[in-house]
Amino acid sequence: MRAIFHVDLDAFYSSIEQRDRPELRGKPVVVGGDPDARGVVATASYEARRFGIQSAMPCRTARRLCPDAIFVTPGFDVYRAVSSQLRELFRELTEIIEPISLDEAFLDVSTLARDQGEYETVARRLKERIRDETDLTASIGVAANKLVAKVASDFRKPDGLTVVPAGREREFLAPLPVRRLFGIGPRSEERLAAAGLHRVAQLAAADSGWLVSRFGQVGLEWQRLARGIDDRPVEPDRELKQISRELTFPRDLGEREDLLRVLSELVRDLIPALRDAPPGRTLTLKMRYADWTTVTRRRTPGTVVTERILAELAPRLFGECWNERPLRLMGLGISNFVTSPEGQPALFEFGDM
Ligand code: TTP
Ligand code: MG
Repeated sequence: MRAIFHVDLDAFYSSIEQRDRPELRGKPVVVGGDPDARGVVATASYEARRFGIQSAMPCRTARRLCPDAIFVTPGFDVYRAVSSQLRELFRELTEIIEPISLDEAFLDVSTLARDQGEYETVARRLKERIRDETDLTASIGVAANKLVAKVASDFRKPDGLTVVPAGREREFLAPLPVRRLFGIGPRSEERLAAAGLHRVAQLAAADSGWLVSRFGQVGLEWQRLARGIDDRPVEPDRELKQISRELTFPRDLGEREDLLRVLSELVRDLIPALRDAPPGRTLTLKMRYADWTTVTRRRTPGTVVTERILAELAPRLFGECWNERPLRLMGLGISNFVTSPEGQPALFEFGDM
């Protein structure tokens, strides 16, 4: 069973502007182009949305809807910096991150929890981490697939958290209009409406033969979405940043012997991947304590990490930084790959695991 988070920050650009310029807080703020020069709205604060202002609308229209709106030009450098901060926070949880835009990403967190109920806690924690580190609010949807996670993150915006338990996908989507299905655009929506299908429930229950005769094979794809079925994987950025293995224990482990045993299993699991990847120079040990505090410790031994170095260095790093409290997870990763044929190390730095 997969577990996917869809994380989406609330009114991203305008929340950052309101954060950084206190005089804008509580006010209708429109981030975008110049209302006198055919600019369009990138986003609007929730105060401005109450007047009907939306993304992609001409700024001139926005000003007509709300003459008191304050127009702000976007500061992309800050938005990008926040986006990388978010990425680091996501990486505290998983390496399987598919960014959709600066403020939106899918995370595959399938290996993270011991039972389904725990994912809600993990998501709540991530929201807190985001608030603490960036002073911004995020909405998170949690589900067994991307489609449902995406709809769920939008369900109680802003500052929302919606968990759709496995098996309840179809029921959750049923009352929504078909355009809310990620994969059904405005044109498809029109075609469905012309056939009398407005709500997801209608599409889910339609006769499949009739759907094919009316729309062709795509009708069946739409119906799968309407039934909450979606196998698309979370696809991380292509660039290989790290090879890693990690393990969440069935129960917390506090004995050194047990932890060293787990560590040697991780080493053993990592070796085949090590053979397939380019040589890496940095070894990272990750430990998550029972209270979810997460510690990473990395070492760059001055030569590439060979199997032998891996086997020696992993327990040494562990000995140096474990504080004897019980752990719930341990992970090992190799990064900082030597990429050029001359054996020059890569020029970029790698973040946390
Ligand atoms: P969204 O996540 O779609 O919007 P949002 O974060 O402003 O609001 P919310 O998620 O709470 O509904 O887009 C993220 C940012 O991308 C947004 O702040 C501005 C930018 N953007 C545009 O520049 N043009 C657009 O048409 C859209 C939709 C977004
Ligand atoms: Mg957003």
